[in-house]
Amino acid sequence: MSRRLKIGLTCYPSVGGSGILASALGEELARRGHEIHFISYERPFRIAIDATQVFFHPVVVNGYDLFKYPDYTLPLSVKMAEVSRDHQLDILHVHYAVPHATAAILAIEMLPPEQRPKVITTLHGTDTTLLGADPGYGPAVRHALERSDAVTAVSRFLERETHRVLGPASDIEVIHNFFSPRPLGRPRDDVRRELGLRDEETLLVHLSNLRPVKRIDRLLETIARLQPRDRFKLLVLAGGDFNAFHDDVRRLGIEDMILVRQNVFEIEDYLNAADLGLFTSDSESFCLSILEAMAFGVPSVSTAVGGIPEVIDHDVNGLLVPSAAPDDLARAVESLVADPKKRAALGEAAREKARTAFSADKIVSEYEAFYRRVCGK
Ligand code: GMT
Repeated sequence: MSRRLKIGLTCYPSVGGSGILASALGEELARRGHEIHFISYERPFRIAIDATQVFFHPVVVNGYDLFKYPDYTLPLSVKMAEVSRDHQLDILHVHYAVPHATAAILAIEMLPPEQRPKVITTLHGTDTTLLGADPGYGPAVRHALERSDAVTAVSRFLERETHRVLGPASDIEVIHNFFSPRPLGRPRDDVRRELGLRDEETLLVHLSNLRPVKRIDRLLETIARLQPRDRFKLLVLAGGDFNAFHDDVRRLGIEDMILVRQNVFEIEDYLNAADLGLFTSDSESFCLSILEAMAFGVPSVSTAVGGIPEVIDHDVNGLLVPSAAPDDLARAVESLVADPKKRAALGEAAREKARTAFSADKIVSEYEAFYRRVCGK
């Protein structure tokens, strides 16, 4: 058996694709016998309390009066150095470059050469597309990537975009996201009953943090254009505050069509109750939410942006709408509702792609092989 690795993982512990991915990766690696040390300001929310071989090291941020803005990067780097030394880590794997990669580089420099783990940075999207392009952050992101022992990106789109925005300095390995659903807690019918759905109603689902890039305005405009209106409901599994959108919902007169559940942990039960996903982002490096729906045989209608075409194959396991116009998105949804056989076929193909291309088995093995290559350098 190959040697077990000791891996430090750093991510944002809040609701967000990068944190979800890093948490799942940590759990899967621990299941394969590796020793996992999460280093973050809070325990990542999806980590099971009883997960063995998984340790959590909190970063304490003190609010010194002198600082107008609390600093996280320095205490994070100190904790990374401490955990690397005390547990003889082989790898520090940071998810989302800002500020995690910078903190990791600093941590390494605090350690004597023989105690330095390899630093791997995984780019998730806005760390390149938003912050990488910001003159106030870009040079720091580029520096951290150049100093990392290895860099990965969650899609080919993000690899290209990183080279375009930050230059060709770092080699980037593309390792797509994965999703392994947890067991269902409730049957589909129970969940649909909780949501007050009639049998003939189609349940659309949208999961996101509701940030501007997700274009919730476009999502709601699309819902308002669906016909006949009384045949559809949209369930928003909101990882952000939906209150800001209630005015739009009222203005569009779609109060009866919108169901919101805030910060839900048991997404599996809701995904299993859904018929179609609807995603209207302006940009997306991968869109883990689309994959989460696919794993339940739920195909999505989506804008054709960023890395989404690497996840959805148009007309095979979902529908892509290049124009991104609410009318066109609504017609695409209606076309699948009018053709249940096609919807079911796309759903089955979606489930199959989630199972084969984006399974934990496949992707975690890719990370493991990559770790061993980087450690062997
Ligand atoms: O979606 C977000 O804005 C949050 C962000 C994150 O860091 O969690 O998501 C990014 O990472 C996800 C996991 O790799 C990707 O699935 C999302 O597409 C990506 N978001 C963007 O690129 C806007």
